[in-house]
Amino acid sequence: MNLRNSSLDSFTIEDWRWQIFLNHTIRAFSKFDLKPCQFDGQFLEKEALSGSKSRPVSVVIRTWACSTDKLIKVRAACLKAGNSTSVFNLVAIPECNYEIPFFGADFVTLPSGHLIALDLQPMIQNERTHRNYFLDRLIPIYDQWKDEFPHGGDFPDEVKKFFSEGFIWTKLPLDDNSEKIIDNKLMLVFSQYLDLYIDLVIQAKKVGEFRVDKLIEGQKLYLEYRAQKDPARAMLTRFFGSKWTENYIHNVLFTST
Ligand code: DBV
Repeated sequence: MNLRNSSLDSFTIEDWRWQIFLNHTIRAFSKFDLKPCQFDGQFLEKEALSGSKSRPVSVVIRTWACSTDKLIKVRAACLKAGNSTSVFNLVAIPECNYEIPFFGADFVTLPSGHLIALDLQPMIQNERTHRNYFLDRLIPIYDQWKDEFPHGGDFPDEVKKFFSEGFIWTKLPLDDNSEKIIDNKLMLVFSQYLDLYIDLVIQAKKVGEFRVDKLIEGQKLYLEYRAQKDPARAMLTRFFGSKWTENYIHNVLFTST
């Protein structure tokens, strides 16, 4: 039985690490006229039992999502598995007739620690003109925070084009100090990136036809990359099976419809 009828309905997941980030996200986007996304109920929320027969672990995933005039889709995948795993994965996908980047956040708590990724990601890869639409405002925020979030390790060269120069990527151990960093510093930088993003959306003006084609092409490359390389695929498949997972990745998370 689904308790949520609309992708716009907010929700709480008990003891889920990233609840305040979801709440903040919903509040921030509420300044727009939001429309729900039409997903099948099984993608609005899904529960499963994992672990062994003697020690079952309950798993829940819920998706909050909306669209606006200038954003095809903003969706947050929110997962909790037992007491050790919490995920908040947020992506905003712009309409291709505006020069707006993607918003991307991947906040992941695992038994081995927290993984934090936060970025405004270019719609057109390898192009200075497009990056300059947002970098001059993103970099001053990034510079303020970069020393607080030591770099979490390098990426293969062929994927670097999908990130901006303001990419925050860090790993934190599971301890009290990390909890403080997440509640204070990460919350602050997240809200600064989100405020900037929302302002970029508000300011964005329609682009010409020639530009739309470039934006469509770049968006397609990005979404294909994210769907193909989704680091959550193995985990989601383990919890929910391969059919549900592939449908969720290709038709809900990383699609421009
Ligand atoms: N990542 C997603 C979605 C998730 C999700 C939709 C629904 O894109 C969760 C859930 N990310 C997730 C999980 C892991 C990671 C890891 C569960 C742990 C996988 C594991 O260890 O088993 C950032 N996320 C990662 C990693 C990176 C990112 C680099 C480590 C990958 C690895 O070690 O192989 N995700 C990546 C990224 C963005 C992003 C750069 C952009 C902001 O969203």
